[in-house]
Amino acid sequence: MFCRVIDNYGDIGVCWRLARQLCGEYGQQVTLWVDDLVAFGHIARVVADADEQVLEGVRVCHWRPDARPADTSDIVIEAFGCELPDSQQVAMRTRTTAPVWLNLEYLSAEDWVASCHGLASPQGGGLNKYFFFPGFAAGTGGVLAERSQLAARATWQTRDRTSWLAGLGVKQPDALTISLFGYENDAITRLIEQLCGSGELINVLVPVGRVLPQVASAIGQGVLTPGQHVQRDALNIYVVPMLPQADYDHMLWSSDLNFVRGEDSFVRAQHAMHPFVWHIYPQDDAAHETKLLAFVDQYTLGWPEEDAKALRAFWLAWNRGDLAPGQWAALRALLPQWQLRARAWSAHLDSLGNLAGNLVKFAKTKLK
Ligand code: TRH
Repeated sequence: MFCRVIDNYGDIGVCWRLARQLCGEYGQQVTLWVDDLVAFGHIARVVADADEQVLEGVRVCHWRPDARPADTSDIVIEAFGCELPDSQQVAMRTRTTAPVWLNLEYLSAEDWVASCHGLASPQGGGLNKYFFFPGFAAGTGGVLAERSQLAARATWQTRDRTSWLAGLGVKQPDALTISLFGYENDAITRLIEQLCGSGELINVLVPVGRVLPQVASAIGQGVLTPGQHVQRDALNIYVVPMLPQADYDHMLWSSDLNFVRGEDSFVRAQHAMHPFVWHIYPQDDAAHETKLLAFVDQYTLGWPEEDAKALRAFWLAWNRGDLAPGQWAALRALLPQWQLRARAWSAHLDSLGNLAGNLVKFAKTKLK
């Protein structure tokens, strides 16, 4: 598997999760080539600065500019069109039987995805590159979901939430709890104002990162650092250090509402079976809004029209960086019913099969 980190943690986040699962749950021997061990270190903690190392059974190789990978595996996954190096392509062409070359695409809920999933693009020399599209509908590759994590989620109890939050220093774990992960967003000030103005006892867990400076300025605090707790009226803000991926799931499971972003945390929030707000990765030509709305349409299918409208309005406002007065109150009112619907959505995702399993199944049909 080849992964180039474009920015942030999503590229390696998705690849690391998939690599671990293919190895741990599908018995595959996996080599992960990644060009940025520093970004990787943020989500996996133990990543040595080495050309090669084994992590949780996965052989991890540093894809330096001067590296010449030439793996002769049965399956080669090019993540997010990262372009396989020439040395690797030569190795694939000279193999006696052609390997299965998959381009793992970005996740999207748009209608065209199912019709493009699995299509082959001839690459010469008897090689085909297959487009493997994750998705939310039948006929797509589904989304990542480790069986082990789903099982752990199913047994997560209120007492687990209480002790996990207590471990972070949260003083009132029974209060409405929100996790706030996202990109820089001018709507943060409005959100904090509206949360404070609601008078409700609320915990906000803020992972260190891109939103933190705006949270700090919204509460009139110079800087915020991991481990810090600040109270404003009934609002309690806790700054959380960057957690390993598995522990980040605990944060999502322990919160009543999760603000997430990008691709991987967006999917994890859906498995967490709680309401969530998605800050989609912004694109210059506003193409992301089409993707955002495509997901909203699928996600709210069958919801009462008023509820779907309120969710759509909040998500759009959040992504445009501008919350109108009363929007928090409207979203808050949705939470109890939404909670039940979030469970049903997660069951729908399960019914599609998980991405790693679907990928193995697909590859087996192409292996000659
Ligand atoms: O970090 P992201 O914004 O990632 C990406 C990239 O920008 C990428 O280029 C883009 O293509 C893609 O989004 C759509 O958001 P994402 O995908 O949610 O990845 C964050 C990862 O960080 C995810 O695997 C969860 C992990 N994480 C932790 O492991 N611990 C933490 O404490 C937190 C907050 C996140």
